[in-house]
Amino acid sequence: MNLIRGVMASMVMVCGLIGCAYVDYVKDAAQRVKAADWSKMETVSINQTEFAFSPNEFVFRVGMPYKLEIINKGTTKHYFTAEEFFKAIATRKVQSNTDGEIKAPYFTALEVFPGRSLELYFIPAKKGSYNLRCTIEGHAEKGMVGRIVIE
Ligand SMILES: [Cu+2]
Repeated sequence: MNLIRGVMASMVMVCGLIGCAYVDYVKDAAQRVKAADWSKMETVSINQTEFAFSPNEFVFRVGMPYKLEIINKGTTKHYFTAEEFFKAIATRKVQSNTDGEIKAPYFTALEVFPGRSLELYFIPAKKGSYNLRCTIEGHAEKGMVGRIVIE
């Protein structure tokens, strides 16, 4: 009994520390992905360099299928980190043209190697304005930030 209480207390504590972030993700993502008309998919590109995203502002529409190409044109690796944005979309997959694809209900960040790219297939689900940044030390401070709006 004490063991069970201990485990439950630890879970509550961990939940408090990490904020139980997983509860906020789009719960019917799989249904939204299935229901979308992917022949109407819009392709949008974002370039990463030292030290910027370009463009650094995006507007996506709820319910529309998108492919976001994240292209690292720089000489060092960069991140596409946007926790709140990832919680606001239904993710279909992330694809690499050379290495395969990953299907997962959600992501928090994508790392792109220099000279390479990743493609995020998704459907915006929740309206809002979301922060984008590169979480490699010093990059955001040097200007590697952006904004993603879902309307
Ligand atoms: Cu960076």
